[in-house]
Amino acid sequence: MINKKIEAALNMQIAAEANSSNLYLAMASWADTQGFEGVSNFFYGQSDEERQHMLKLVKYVNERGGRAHICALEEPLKIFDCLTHVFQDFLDHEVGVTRLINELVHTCLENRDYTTQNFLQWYVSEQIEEEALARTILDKLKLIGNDKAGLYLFDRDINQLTVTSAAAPTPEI
Ligand code: OFO
Repeated sequence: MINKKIEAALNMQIAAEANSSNLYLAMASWADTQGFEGVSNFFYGQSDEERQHMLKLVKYVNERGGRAHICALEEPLKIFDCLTHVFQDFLDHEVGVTRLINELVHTCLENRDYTTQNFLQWYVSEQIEEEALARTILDKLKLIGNDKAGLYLFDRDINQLTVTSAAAPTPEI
């Protein structure tokens, strides 16, 4: 049975994942209206992923005898103006989520909930990957600057971009 403090902390994370999904949906929709089809697909995908992160938490809380709380979503208030700013927001947002996950792990350890702490390791790894991906994309955009041809190619190729973080397990040979 999950302790009430952990249940409340996980419910806050459920809300955070749902709001991440909503923010990335807003980014996808903005990119759609600007003719950046690749970027738009990238963020629709990120939005779906965040929803999966939320669902994983919902199921975990319920499985452990708690009750997942499904709350209202925040309206993303960001005004998007250019790709570099959107991807800077993406990186800043992921850094913020990493902080939340670390806080959550800390709360689990303080409350000796090693099961939830173990469950959360998946999120710890996921954050490393997402931050690395956001940084890689942002570096590319900074190189491209305002070059229209460069932005065209960036948009065409963004969905091919994958990042294997240094923290990923070494593949077996
Ligand atoms: Fe939910 O994975 Fe990042 O934010």
